[in-house]
Amino acid sequence: MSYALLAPDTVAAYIASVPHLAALVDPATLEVREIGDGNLNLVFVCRDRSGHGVVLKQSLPYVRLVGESWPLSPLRIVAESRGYEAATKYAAGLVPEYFGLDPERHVIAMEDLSSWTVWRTALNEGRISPAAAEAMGRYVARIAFHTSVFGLSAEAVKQAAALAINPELCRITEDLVFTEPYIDHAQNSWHPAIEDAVLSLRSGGLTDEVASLKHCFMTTSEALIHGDLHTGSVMVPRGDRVGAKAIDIEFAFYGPVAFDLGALFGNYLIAQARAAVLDREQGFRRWLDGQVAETWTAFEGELRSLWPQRVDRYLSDAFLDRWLASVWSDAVGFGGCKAIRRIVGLAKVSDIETLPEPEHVRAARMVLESARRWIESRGQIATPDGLAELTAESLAPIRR
Ligand code: SR1
Ligand code: MG
Repeated sequence: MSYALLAPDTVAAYIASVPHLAALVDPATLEVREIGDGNLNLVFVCRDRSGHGVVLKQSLPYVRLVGESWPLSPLRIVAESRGYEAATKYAAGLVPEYFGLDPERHVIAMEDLSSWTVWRTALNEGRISPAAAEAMGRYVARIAFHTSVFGLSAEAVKQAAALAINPELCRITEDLVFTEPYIDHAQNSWHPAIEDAVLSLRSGGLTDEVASLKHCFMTTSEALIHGDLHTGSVMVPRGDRVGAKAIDIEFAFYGPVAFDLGALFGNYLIAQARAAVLDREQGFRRWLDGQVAETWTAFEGELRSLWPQRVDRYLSDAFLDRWLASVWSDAVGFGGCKAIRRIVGLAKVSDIETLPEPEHVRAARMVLESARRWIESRGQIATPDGLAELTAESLAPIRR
């Protein structure tokens, strides 16, 4: 599978050769910057002299974070294009405008959001992003409804699920999120001062709980999910605008809806730990403490408002209540796993990695403690308020 990788000095010629892209920006006056700071891909921001822009994303044939020693099929860009197509149809405005896939060069094109910020960056800086958590709750709900048996026929769902298989990327999640943090593995690493907290994750029955969550991830095939919806996969506006847009959908497949919510929850927790050890101002901390509730309330509200449109009328209102309750508890468990992997496993996060050493250690301990309790208590904590209380307890010893 050989194909030419793009570089800043070849992008203009590439755009000139693709008519629908050349209609968006003027290739003759293009300025191109490679801004990929993720773990997998090349990302080019392209702006012409009159201010028009487009972003190109090209999948590399290997894991960028590790290098060519870890080959990875560039066909993941097809999964990403499927995610953008679904979101464009069912969650318009909650992803960047999507301009299509080049399956030969493994490139997708989308709206230039360079006046926006990666949400993780904004959180790291202590900036409030109004209605971002709400937007992501609605995003998850709308895609969940419209790609599952709630919004489609049973036959259509099976066909869509078959088309959306993404085993190589699912394997990364199975290994990095659910397995490696709980065993001795060369890809793990942590600060020596938290060794006791890391090793304690591997005793006392937590690994059995994680195994249940891993099994849920591997066998639940209910809707097209984003698959990697952490705060680095969300863009937030600057200035007076509000809301958020999801990006980086290459992990998309038919999986458990709770996994996307859990990814958000777990990364809110990491941001809370950072804010606590940096002693950020109260307004920001209080807002951060409410992000799980904001996402969940938006998710539940959107699902309930779409419910009267469900295709299968035998799915009752009582069933919806039960389904939401099980999505909630799974999301809390997944959130714990997603937080732990960022402290112990491969692919760390800047929230923690950019902290000075004493704060790094305190925040990492807080995340591990809270995440463990999330996983263990997920069946007993029925509401976002209950979860917020549990989180506050884990945070309290390091709050001044
Ligand atoms: C080997 S890829 C590491 C991580 O990057 C992506 O953002 C996913 O979270 C994946 O687990
Ligand atoms: Mg990503």
